[in-house]
Amino acid sequence: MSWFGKLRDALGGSRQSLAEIETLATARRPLDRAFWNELEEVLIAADFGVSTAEKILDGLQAAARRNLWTRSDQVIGRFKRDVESFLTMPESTLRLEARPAVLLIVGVNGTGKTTTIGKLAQDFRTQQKSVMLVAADTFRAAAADQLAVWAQRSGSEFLRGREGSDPSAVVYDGIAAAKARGIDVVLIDTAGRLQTKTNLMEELKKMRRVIERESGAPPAETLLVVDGTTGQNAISQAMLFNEATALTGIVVTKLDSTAKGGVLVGIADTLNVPVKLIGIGEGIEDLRPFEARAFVDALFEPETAA
Ligand SMILES: Nc1nc2c(ncn2[C@@H]2O[C@H](COP(=O)(O)OP(=O)(O)OP(=O)(O)O)[C@@H](O)[C@H]2O)c(=O)[nH]1
Ligand SMILES: [Mg+2]
Repeated sequence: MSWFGKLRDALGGSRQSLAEIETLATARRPLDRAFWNELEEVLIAADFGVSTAEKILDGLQAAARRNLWTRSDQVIGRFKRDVESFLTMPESTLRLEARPAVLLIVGVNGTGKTTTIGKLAQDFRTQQKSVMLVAADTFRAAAADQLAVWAQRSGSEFLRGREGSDPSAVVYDGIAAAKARGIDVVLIDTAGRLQTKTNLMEELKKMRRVIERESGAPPAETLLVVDGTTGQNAISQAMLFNEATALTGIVVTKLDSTAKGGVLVGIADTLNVPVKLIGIGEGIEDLRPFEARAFVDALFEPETAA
């Protein structure tokens, strides 16, 4: 199946939740209060979030007044372009120029951090980069074991700490080893931390300080991994993490098992941090660079056009 076909398939649930949009367009409805209310309901039901939905509607209503539009198909045509521009941000690709480029991966339990690291490692190895995986999740031995499997599979170097040891000390050792061995990319896996536990956020800050001191620069990327199936929760997690630490990008996983793909628009709008990668399945090839145009096309393309 083509690259786009796979994306389109994965977004089937989310596309279904937005199917009403196409109906609103083809009905060529007058732009009365009932129409605007229905459009807003669809957006909120599709997990855009209330404030983002309102912002989009305000923009559309202003455009309708300016252009003297009278029918719903005119508005919906514009709507898709608006969603794309909400999702289009500068710096949406990974920054890997530093050597080593240190990528710190954070997020709450089970969102897909370790899997994302494994897939990225494979991809970097294919590009002939040398990679080191650092298991800074010292709470669970199984977490480091899981990362070790990915290291072996991808041909990456691997470093873990003793169970229960200070995660920042593992980060320190990892960067020292990476510098000594001339590694291109260091991927740091962290414990799934609950954003309400301040001590865990403090620990994250400490790791950042160690990275900055030892590598001479802040992490090349601090990526927050959120689970797309959690909808609005993903947005509130992203806001909390962004307050604790400067995020450079978001990874939204599990878009293949949710109807809440609209949450990407809410995240991009609320945080002003680019979505850099999306997960659309458990396979190696299912972690993709995020592309606003392809995402919007896959999200809205009517079923019959497949
Ligand atoms: N369907 C689907 N499953 C995914 C995706 N990304 C990750 N998963 C699955 O989600 C589960 C959790 O992934 P992990 O990578 O272990 O998550 P984690 O954030 O490292 O979890 P903790 O270390 O426990 O905090 C695994 O079963 C993954 O295979 C995705 O894009 N789609
Ligand atoms: Mg993990």
